[in-house]
Amino acid sequence: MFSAVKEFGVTGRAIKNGLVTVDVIDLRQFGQGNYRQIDDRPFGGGPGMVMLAEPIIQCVSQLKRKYGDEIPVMYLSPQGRRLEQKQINQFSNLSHFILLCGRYEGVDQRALDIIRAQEWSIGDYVLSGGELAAMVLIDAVVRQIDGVLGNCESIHNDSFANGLLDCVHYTRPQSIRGRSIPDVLLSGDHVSIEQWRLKQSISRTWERRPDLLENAELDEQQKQILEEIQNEQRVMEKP
Ligand code: 4GY
Repeated sequence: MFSAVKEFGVTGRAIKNGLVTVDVIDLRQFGQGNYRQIDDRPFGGGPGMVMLAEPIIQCVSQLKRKYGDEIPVMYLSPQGRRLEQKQINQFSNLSHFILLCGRYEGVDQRALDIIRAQEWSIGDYVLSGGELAAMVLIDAVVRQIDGVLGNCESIHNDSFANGLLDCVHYTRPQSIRGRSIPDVLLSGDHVSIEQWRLKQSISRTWERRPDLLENAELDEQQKQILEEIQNEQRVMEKP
């Protein structure tokens, strides 16, 4: 599964350039008995299987011997704390971390306690396994590492970093089925274009995600633009 991040796109290139490593470990290596078992039936009954504690504890112990006792372990599950860009940026400053991917009904709680796993969620929906969530985290973290994004890519990435949604984008042709693009984008006036984009960005955030604006640290220019937008809206609402 992990070839998606290891071989393709921004993350694939970062790995090829030696800026980051992603090692995938098959827990089966630490499985029990001839069948290399890593799951068993749940105490208390019910459907599905639960991942055994011992293979996970042994695997994490091996990694702690290699990378040090302090290496963070993150378990991806819907019960975890919601991941946000802020956390992603913090993770990108760590030298190493372990992502534990669950399957079936999840992991024996004692394993999570013993390995002192942090529990993180990528959103309020249920996946069949932790791997896709882990890849979401990896992708988001890797693109924050210095040198991973090229100059062109990184400018664009500013959007969420400032707590605002991205502005609209247009490319050629200039007209599609009678729909043109805002004149300012053709003006060649880069200061006006930047102002227009910022206003776009703020008004979209105000319309679609007002919750983001409550936490965003806006500078004076941004605050002024937000007031402008709110006033314009009040005028529109007048009967
Ligand atoms: N949502 N955020 C998520 C998830 C799958 C059974 C425990 C999520 O992070 N992970 O849905 N994970 C389950 C599958 C074991 C993880």
